[in-house]
Amino acid sequence: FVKFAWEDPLDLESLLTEEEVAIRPVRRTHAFDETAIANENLLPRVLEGQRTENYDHGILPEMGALGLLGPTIQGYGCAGVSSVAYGLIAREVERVDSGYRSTSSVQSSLVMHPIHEFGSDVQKEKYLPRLAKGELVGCFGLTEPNHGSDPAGMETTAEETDGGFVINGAKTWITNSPIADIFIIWARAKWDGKIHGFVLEKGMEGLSAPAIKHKLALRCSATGSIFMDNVKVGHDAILPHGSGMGAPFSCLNSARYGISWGAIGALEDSIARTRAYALERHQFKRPLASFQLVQKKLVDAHTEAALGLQASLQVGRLKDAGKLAPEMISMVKRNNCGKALEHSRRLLDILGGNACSDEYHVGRHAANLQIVNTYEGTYDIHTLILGKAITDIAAFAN
Ligand code: TGC
Ligand code: FAD
Repeated sequence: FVKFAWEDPLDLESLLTEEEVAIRPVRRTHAFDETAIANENLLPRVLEGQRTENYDHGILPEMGALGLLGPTIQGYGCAGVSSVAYGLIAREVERVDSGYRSTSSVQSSLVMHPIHEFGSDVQKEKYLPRLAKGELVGCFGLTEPNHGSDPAGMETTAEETDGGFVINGAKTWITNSPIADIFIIWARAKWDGKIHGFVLEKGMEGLSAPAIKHKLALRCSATGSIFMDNVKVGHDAILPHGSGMGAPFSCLNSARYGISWGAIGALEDSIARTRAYALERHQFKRPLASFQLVQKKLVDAHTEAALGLQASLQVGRLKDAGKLAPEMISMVKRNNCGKALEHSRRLLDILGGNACSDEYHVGRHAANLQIVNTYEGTYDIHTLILGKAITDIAAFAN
């Protein structure tokens, strides 16, 4: 037998390629590894970001310099690594904060991916290298005030005119919108009734993106609305190689997959922190870690984290092998986010009154995970997607 290593209980490390270990911004998975790039660069900023709700403009360029943006894309200055490597990046970043992962995964999966997948060569050359460096920030506008879980009902329209298109509508709860240079906007075309994607640029007449402030979660990432009042764009603004709901959903596949890793990163950090606290803190003349009820909370969380990572690893391998069904992603997004939320809340008990302090970090993770469990398809929507796959009956449809 080998000795059980609580930091990597099912030896995930042994299942990674050399390249995956190399790109991961930490040498070995350990929440308190001081050499971890995420811990060195992001952790010192997190309390300031949490308290002030100010987005730190240095973060995306720093991630870009490390090759962490659009990492699965080949060319355009991107790293061209595996989906598992992408998941590992999300996990390490979200160990620090779900908001930092949000900012970067929107850039990679919801902005660079659709340009790479559905854009023209000109659009790819124009935007991808600068997005990869973090010089440009992007956002993805699908959700609307009246359409969240049912984006196909969207009211945003695109009308063709002589010189291009006119876009009208509103999007809400959009990560990065207040700081974005480019906006991937999904709109229903008046000419064919289908959903099409458009690339809008900051400063266009009729386009505004006010911030949504005083959030209870994801305070380290910028969130806002997008208002489009007769925004005129040229013919070159449409993403020419994708239409229908399948186009935005393909972006969601990539982002949801990354989130399945990221949510477990936040749970792992919660485990490491509460474990350390339980060993240090004494009550009844014994460390908290010696009480069976405390151990059970740690063991339950630790087991779900380990199993969740194995499942995401398998989905990542199948994705890269071209053997992916989108429902596999729903399974790991739903389960990992749900487990991370449930167990981060239970772990908070171990901190006692200190759960109330942001300096203990776990409360911030739990608050963030409530929303991570909601965006990119709520827990219940993924239940229905899987229910449809199992029974062949769509419970969400009319
Ligand atoms: P349905 O009729 O089933 O499908 C419509 C068309 O889309 C295709 N499709 C997919 N294609 C690729 N991948 C997938 N996962 C797909 N799911 C569906 C499907 O084949 C069909 O194509 P076609 O050619 O036959 O037309 O879909 P529906 O309109 O009834 O939708 C139902 C449902 C529940 C699946 C869907 O609406 C849904 O997933 N709702 C959740 C919405 C959501 O996830 N929004 C996310 C917004 S972005 C965000 O939250 C970013 S947060 C980022 C951060 O900060 O990290
Ligand atoms: P609703 O759709 O109104 O759902 C409310 C409740 O009803 C949920 O519990 C849901 O599960 C349930 N429900 C809905 N339909 C059914 C049904 N058929 N059966 C059973 N239950 C149902 N969107 C973007 O496009 N881009 C972004 O970058 C983005 N970033 C976000 C960042 C943050 C911080 C937040 C909070 C949200 C973000 N979103 C973004 C929006 C997010 O995707 C939506 O909030 C999410 O899809 C849920 O939509 P909704 O809020 O309209 O809730």
